[in-house]
Amino acid sequence: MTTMPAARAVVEALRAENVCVVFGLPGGHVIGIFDALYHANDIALYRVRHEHSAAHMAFAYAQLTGEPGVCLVTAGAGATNLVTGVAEAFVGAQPIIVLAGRAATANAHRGESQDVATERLFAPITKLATRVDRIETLPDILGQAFRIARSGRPGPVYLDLPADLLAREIAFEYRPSPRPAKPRAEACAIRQAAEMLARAERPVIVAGGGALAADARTEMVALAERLAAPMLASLSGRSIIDDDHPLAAGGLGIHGSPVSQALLGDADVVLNLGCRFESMSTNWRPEFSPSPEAVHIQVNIDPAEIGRSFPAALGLVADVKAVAADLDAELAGLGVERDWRDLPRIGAMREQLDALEHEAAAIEVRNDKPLHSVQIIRAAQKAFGRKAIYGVDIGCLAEQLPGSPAFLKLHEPRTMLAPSSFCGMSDAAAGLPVSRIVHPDRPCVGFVGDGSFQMMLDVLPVAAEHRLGVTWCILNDDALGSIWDLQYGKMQGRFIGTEFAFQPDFAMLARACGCHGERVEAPEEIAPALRRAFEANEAGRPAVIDFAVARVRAPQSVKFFGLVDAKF
Ligand SMILES: Cc1ncc(C[n+]2csc(CCOP(=O)(O)OP(=O)(O)O)c2C)c(N)n1
Ligand SMILES: [Mg+2]
Repeated sequence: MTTMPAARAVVEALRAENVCVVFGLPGGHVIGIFDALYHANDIALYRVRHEHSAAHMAFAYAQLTGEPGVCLVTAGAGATNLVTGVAEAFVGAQPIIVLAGRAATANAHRGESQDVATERLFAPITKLATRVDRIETLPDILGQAFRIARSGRPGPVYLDLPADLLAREIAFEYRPSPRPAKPRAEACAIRQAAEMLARAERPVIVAGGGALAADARTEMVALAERLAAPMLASLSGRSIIDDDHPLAAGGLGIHGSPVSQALLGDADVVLNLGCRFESMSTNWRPEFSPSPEAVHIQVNIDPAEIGRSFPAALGLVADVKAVAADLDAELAGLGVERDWRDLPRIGAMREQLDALEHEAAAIEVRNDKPLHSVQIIRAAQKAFGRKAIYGVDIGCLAEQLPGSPAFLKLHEPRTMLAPSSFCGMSDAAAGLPVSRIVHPDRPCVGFVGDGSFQMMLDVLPVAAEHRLGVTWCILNDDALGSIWDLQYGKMQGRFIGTEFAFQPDFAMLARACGCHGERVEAPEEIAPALRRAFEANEAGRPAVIDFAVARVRAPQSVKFFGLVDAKF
């Protein structure tokens, strides 16, 4: 068995887990780990300018790959700067491994610099948070960290690594955990669910982040076609469905449309594949939720989710992909094979969805100033194409509009960076450059509000330094528009803290950070500016386009929050 300094063992473990990318920023406490990285040519370090971006980037890495994103930071403030992104990953069930320095155990409780009980700070937002006090157990704990982050409902794991212990020699033997077999549902439960579905007259399938995590597209689509069931998806599950599929029927809640909302409310059987039906999806309001009379079949890898938001007639604690495959086979055995192409219900749904598409297309050709955000979203899809990775950040313009398939079409799984229901501003936008690390040959464009963009300015030089050619489209309404909306709709227009009387020159700021930068105010400039950004990206230069947009709102979100109707 080899012996080595514990700091090097950390890097050897990363290598054994096939980690090839680390996001972080050094400090004295972790200098030994960085030194070990210096010698590891197969692991790329993306050094951020503010640790909070390291967590957002690790989150993006996990969203795009399904594999843990790794953060490496120093003790104290290095670690505490990660809190928001780690919380996002915890709520969004994304695997992240945080390796943080910690004050020397020899000086514990003696007022050493950068020392607070970080393992306790991270406990409620991780699956495991611990200080590694017995350094000989380090290889074992690292193995557990990866296993726990990946298994069941994925999520973040946090390890505090005390500086004095990292310098010690330890015996290193590391066996990466085998991937556990995915749990299937019992045959009798599959039978029961299949019988419920076979009796359904108006079935609907709802996919959540759990369907994406299980990589369940093929099985889910086969099942939907057999049942002639429209497929809906929450924001976290969005890219599991090809929005061009005739059974793709839209999103939920603020990411939905009147069509998807009606389908959900009208369904007699709702097959829920890994969706939590949380606040942005349903707000637990009747008009955005399954009907209380509907039979709710809920499939989730996490037993705590079953019946949490809505009572489940049948709960299956199992892998979504396995259940979808088993249900399809069982239904075939029952002789269920519906001709969805000729079904009047599906025909009517398609007509309504086409009407929405025409409405969006009509907005695209408007000639107004300020611009309409939908114009930009649609033009960006034309400029960046079907292969692109799309990012949507928080807000009524950058998230609620492109979060809905009525306005942004996705075609392949894991092609969207989106916030979880933790809804942290700037999370998705800060993670955007990671797209070019994971997919160097795919374009990437994201939509971000002016408020959220100002929370991630530190990412611009990181993207420029590493030549990560992505484009941020700022949908700039000079406001924290979502909250401005609430003040407009609920506080009789008493606006406080939501309007920006001064804004930085974002285009100039972008250029100062090594990116291409432009301000666009006229409709005829949208497409040329996007083309220039695309070209800059292809040449390895990130781009920022600051679009001056109107404070117009997605109709679904006006209704969702019960606001005064805004005019389009
Ligand atoms: C870190 C954080 N702070 C505050 C909020 C509350 N919040 C939600 S949306 C929003 C406004 C976002 O403004 P902007 O990015 O400009 O997008 P817009 O709503 O104007 O489209 C705020 C303050 C949040 N979700 N996250
Ligand atoms: Mg705004």
